[in-house]
Amino acid sequence: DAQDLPSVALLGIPLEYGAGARGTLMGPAALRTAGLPQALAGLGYGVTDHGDIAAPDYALTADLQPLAERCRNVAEVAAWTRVIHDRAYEVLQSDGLPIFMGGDHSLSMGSVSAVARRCREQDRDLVVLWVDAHSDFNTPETTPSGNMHGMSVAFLCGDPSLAPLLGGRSFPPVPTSRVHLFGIRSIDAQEREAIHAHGLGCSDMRAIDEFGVSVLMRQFLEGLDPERTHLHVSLDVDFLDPHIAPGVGTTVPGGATYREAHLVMELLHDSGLVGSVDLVELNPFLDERGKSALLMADLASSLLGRSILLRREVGTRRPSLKPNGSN
Ligand code: 6HN
Ligand code: MN
Ligand code: MN
Ligand code: MN
Repeated sequence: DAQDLPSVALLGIPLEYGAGARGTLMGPAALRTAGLPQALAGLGYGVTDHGDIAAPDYALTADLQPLAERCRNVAEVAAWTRVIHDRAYEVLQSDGLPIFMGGDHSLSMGSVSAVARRCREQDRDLVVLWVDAHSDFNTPETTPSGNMHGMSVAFLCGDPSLAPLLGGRSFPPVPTSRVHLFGIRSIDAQEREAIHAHGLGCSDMRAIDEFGVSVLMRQFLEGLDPERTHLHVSLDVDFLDPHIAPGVGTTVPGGATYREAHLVMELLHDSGLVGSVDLVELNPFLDERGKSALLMADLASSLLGRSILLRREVGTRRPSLKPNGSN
């Protein structure tokens, strides 16, 4: 029922300093050109586009100095993280379901930290679903590249070496037991050890090949408390196979198919638990005739109710997510 739908708040975050390749700063514009605001309005949501965050001034201050050697563009990323956190927190207080349109994946340090802060105030349990080819669990010590988009999950789980990025703002770190990585197929050696040591949930591509996205997604969702959970979905373009989504700087072969990706979004929608979303790493400079932008916009539509491009539902009965079939 359209009248029961929450409003959606779009926030553009034209950030590229966390990535190895330039161009993700054009991501928010491409998502708009692909029709994301109109698609969501077409589903019946009230949509407010809060525009793009303006590039902040930055400086390599003393608190960031220890990070400078191992983290590329740390002054820029820190300045962005702070302004993203502040804007995201404002939007979370005033508007409905936020969609953070990136921008490289380092933006999640700002967006998800604000969501965590808001969840604490509202006494909700934040659960983060990281849909990505990569686990983004490097730290300044372990990073092989220095690219800060590979460190976002470690930051959000409270890695102390990355804490100076927020410049004194505080948020409750996300417990590693409440982070689930999905679609993973490229992990650095030390990152793998850290993921095991910290006990993050992980549905990697090996598991997806064996069991399928549906079984794994249902298992994940069944573990969540429907009364308390705020589910944040952080969707990295490189989750998708490079054939269907070439517009990203960190393509990894063997990604999700068109149908798998839509099914993941549909199952998430059916859960009713999604409270906020990142759409990240879209690089229009590397895209082919907008196909990755169109797919990301359409996956966001699936996540919020129905694909615009793909008319999947023809009235088939779907099995219930709940064991007693009550939904
Ligand atoms: N992303 N693990 C690699 C690194 O440089 O740390 C790749 C990170 C990719 C980050 O795709 O958001
Ligand atoms: Mn990522
Ligand atoms: Mn990635
Ligand atoms: Mn393929």
